[in-house]
Parts: sequence; C-alpha cells; structure tokens
Amino acid sequence: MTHKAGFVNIIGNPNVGKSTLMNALVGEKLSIITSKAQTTRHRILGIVNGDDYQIIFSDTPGIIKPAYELQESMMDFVKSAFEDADVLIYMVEVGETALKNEAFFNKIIHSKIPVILLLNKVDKSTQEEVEEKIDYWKKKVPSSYVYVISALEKFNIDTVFYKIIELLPESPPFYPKDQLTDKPERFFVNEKIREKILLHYKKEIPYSVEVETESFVEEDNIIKIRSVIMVERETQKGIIIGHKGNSIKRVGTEARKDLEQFFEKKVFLDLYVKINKNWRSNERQLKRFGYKD
Ligand code: GDP
Ligand code: K
Ligand code: MG
Repeated sequence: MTHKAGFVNIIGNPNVGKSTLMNALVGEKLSIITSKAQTTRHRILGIVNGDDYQIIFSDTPGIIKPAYELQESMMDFVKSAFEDADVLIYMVEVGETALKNEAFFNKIIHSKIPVILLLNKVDKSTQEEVEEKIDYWKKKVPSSYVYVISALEKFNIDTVFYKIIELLPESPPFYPKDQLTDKPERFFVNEKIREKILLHYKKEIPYSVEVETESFVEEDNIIKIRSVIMVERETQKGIIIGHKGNSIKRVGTEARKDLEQFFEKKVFLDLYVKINKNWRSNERQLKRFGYKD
C-alpha cells in the first residue's frame, strides 16, 4: 500500500473563513474564530490521519500590510506557509472582488505548487453571483481547481478533502499517526481566552492583549489552569476587569466551558491581568510569546 502525506496551507484575506475551514477539515476546534480580522495570529497545524494518508493543514493569519512588529511576524508565518506547501488552498469570499495583495497572489499562482481556489460563504450568495464568480476565477487562474463551499455549513467540504488527498505526494507520514497538532495544550488555553476577549471587548483592546498560561496541572478528575491576560496600559487593565470584575468573570466562565469540551474534562480556570508595556513592539516579548524564532 502506498502512503501519501504532505503540507496543505490555507491562505487568503482576513475574515474569508480560513480558520472555519481548517476546523471543518480537521473535525476539531483547533483555530479560534471570530468576525474580527487578526483573530488568528500564529500558524497552527491541524493533522488528519488515515490508514494511507496524513494531511498536515496549516491555518495562517490573513494577508495584511504590517503596521507594527507583531503584524510583521504574522506575515512571516504566511510567507513560510507558502514556501513549504505541497498543496495551497487560496480562499476568497464569493462576494469578494478586489485582491488586497495582488503581488502576493501572483507569486502563488505562478509557483509550481497546485492551488485549490475556494469560493467560501456560498450560503450568503445568489446562484447568479456564484456562477459569475466561478467563471471569473477559472479564467484568472486556469491552472487551479475551483470549488464553491460553505465552511460554516460544511457544504462541499468532502469534495475538497478528496481533491487534497488526490494532490498529495507519495510520502511516509511526517508526524506520529495519533498526533492532532503541533501546539501544546497551553496554546489552546491561551487562544480560547483570547477568543472570548475578541468577542466581548471593543476597539483596540483585543489587539493589545496577549494571554499566557502559567500553569496547567492535570489531575484525575480536573485540569487546574492559571493564565495571565497581558495588556499594554493601566487603562486597558481596568477595562478588561470591568465593573466589580464582571467582564473578566464572563471571559473566564465562557472560556472554561469551551475548554471543558475541548479537553473532555472538568476545568478550573484562574485568570488575572498584568501590564506588559508595549509588548507588541518588543522583540524579546514577541519571542517569548512564540511569534519569533
Ligand atoms: P479567517 O479570518 O479567514 O480565519 O475567518 P474565520 O474563520 O475567523 O471566519 C470569519 C467570520 O466568517 C466568522 O464570523 C465566521 O463564522 C464567518 N464564516 C466563515 N465561513 C463562513 C461561511 O461559509 N458562511 C458564512 N455565512 N460565514 C462564514
Ligand atoms: K477572523
Ligand atoms: Mg483565522
């Protein structure tokens, strides 16, 4: 029996549904999803194993023009995802017309890597629009495989999955066959907390926050977790905590519930807030949080 394995990297503009697609393909909620751009900051691997294949998906931050150092690191993740791919998934929304980064797009379509071009959010589009857009993309990128999907409603995901397997090179597996991701458990705790912050706070607050899990202790019946929410300024600390601590309590309760589902175990989650001045522009801090090698 021949074995296939390879890296499948999902790229595209912010908010087109990359993380939703990866979770649908992997069947686990590995990537956090919100309606805000820059929800995904890291490159996150999701591994799917079959008897004769291993697909290593990577979800990436959306393509943007970097304005500060954290965003530059985020774009390095996107570029690295492009360089080591066996198959590229380029995702757009059906309704999207202009590309935010034409040069980057041209680099992709002129590379030798097979490209699957996905038109997502078909559930929000009319039949007419869909047909018109399929035509448009097939003409623009004749060498690509174009599919219309809904990552949210899991429409056409199977078709894409089988196409990926077809395009994978013959290779032994790269990771142990029971491994689901390359990230440690603490990473998913940090991300889940950050997701709740993205959902419940406005303006610049989510973007100035980083979460670090200081301890993760798994006992027989419970996982005891202590995490710190880092902000850049004193005023932001007050906003995160909220009146009588109500805001941070809500974050803690919602994150804990999701984590209990994710780990399939009871979770005790202890949250506190700390000021870490200008961490987003600080090389050492960015390394510490895993944004730089
Ligand atoms: P990313 O920034 O590209 O990773 O996009 P996300 O996966 O975080 O999704 C951004 C927003 O689009 C979220 O609110 C998703 O629920 C929504 N979304 C993703 N896929 C679909 C889809 O197929 N249909 C609809 N209607 N919304 C979607
Ligand atoms: K998003
Ligand atoms: Mg994302």
